Amino acid sequence: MNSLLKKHFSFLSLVGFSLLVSCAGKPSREEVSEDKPNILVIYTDDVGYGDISVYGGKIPTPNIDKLAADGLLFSNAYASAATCTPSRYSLLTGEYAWRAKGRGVAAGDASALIRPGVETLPSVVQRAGYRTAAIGKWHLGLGGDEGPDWNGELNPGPLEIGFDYSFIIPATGDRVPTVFVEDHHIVGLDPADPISVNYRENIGDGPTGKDNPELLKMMWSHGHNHSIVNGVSRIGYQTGGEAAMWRDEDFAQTFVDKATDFIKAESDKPFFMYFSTHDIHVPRIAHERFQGATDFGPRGDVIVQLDWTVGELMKLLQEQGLEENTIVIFSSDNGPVLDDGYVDQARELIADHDAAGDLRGGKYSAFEAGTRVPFIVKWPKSVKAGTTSDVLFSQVDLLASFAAVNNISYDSAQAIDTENHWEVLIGQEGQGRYSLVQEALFSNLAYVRNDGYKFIPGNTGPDMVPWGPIIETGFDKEDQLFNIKLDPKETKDLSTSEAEIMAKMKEELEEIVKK
Ligand code: NG6
Ligand code: CA
Repeated sequence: MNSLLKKHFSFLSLVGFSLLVSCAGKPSREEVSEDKPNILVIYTDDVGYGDISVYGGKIPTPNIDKLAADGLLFSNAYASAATCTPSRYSLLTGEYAWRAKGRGVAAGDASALIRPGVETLPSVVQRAGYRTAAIGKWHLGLGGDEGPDWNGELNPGPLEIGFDYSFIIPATGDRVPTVFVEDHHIVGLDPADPISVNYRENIGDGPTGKDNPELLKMMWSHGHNHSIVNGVSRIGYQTGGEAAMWRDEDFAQTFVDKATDFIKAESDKPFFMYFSTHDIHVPRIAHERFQGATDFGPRGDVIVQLDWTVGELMKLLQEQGLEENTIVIFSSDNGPVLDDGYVDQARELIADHDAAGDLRGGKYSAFEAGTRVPFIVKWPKSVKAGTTSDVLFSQVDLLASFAAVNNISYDSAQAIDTENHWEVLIGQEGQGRYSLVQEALFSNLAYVRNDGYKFIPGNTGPDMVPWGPIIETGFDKEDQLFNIKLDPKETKDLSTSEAEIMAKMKEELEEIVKK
């Protein structure tokens, strides 16, 4: 939608009009009413099924637990993938990421993976009259085929795919460039000191984690030994752009501040916010006031910081009188990992905290802990407090669900995997999905059905993640079948004893892949 049309549209929504708009070739009928709920998606990073105390975690997360006490807690909700980029891709587009190549963990200098014109969740709600923002981690690439123009305009990016405003970490905290990007530009970049980024070779004469470990406040364990910024070495090399460098300690506060500004700006119009925390991804550098907050080391500290973030956002909604009619969704992009490349004692200090919540595997894995994640929905106006759901739910379904409730059509030829499960999302009767596909490392798939059967097709991948993290991938040369209702830990392979079921599931998965 062009900005003029957007302004016009916002004005009309303010005065509560109904109107007919056609945008980007996608006609849609708008019913803009004044009581549309706000939508706040808090999308965390690498938070495992067992990391939140209401899911059994040992690190106190009172603010997140309160979301569950005030709302609905899911036990069978899934990210689409066991890594970040594909999960985010499918949440935002309603299409499983594995349908095309090149949607695995994106490099820090990747070009935009979601191009203008592609159907997205933010563009659906934007057409429904919402003002939309992306705040926090992006990791879906920026710029056209030639890649990001760091010193110029970073376009296409979030603004071209349905967000009115964005304030983002372009990729991850552990990848260069270590700068924030607001809308189309790096924040605070001095034109006299342009930034250069290189993922192939060292540039400039700055220190690296490999050659100058004495400069590090957190040592790397695998990878992550290139350019040093703020005492932390990263993946990739960069030089210049000094004035724009972030301080990892300030991520959480900065994102809360940006969310506050956006929400307060026009609090009489409904908002959709994709609030994507850096916590608890590596490097785990909490703000000074949270350092040492737990006995679990930096990983525990950033969980406490994440909980603080949630508390701040809830306070904001309350102060603005928006609590009652805001749908808050709390979830994670993939499962947990302890050592993911820095020496932060995550493994040594884990004690009796089970980040995977008694599931098998973790981040990167085809086993359950890779993609089954915390998922909480709070909406005081309509979701009953203190309820739970064990219905199968996938993040890929947010697009169709929010389209349906807003009575907005969407491009279902493109967003082919999303399904409307609005009733399930708000805890009403509903069967939910028949099945879903999980994407693990190297684009290997697994297939889960609502009767509890799970099929992992045979593949040639390694049985352990082949670099630092000590995590089972769930891969085997032979096909595997589990019943995760009876055997959530995936210990009993039923591929021989229940061969017929597996054969049927194989066919079903093939159908979905062919779709
Ligand atoms: C891996 C990184 C890991 C993390 C991951 C992406 C190494 C050795 N490991 O390649 O630290 O950045 O990519 O995580 O470089 S994700 O949550 O964004 O998918
Ligand atoms: Ca992640």
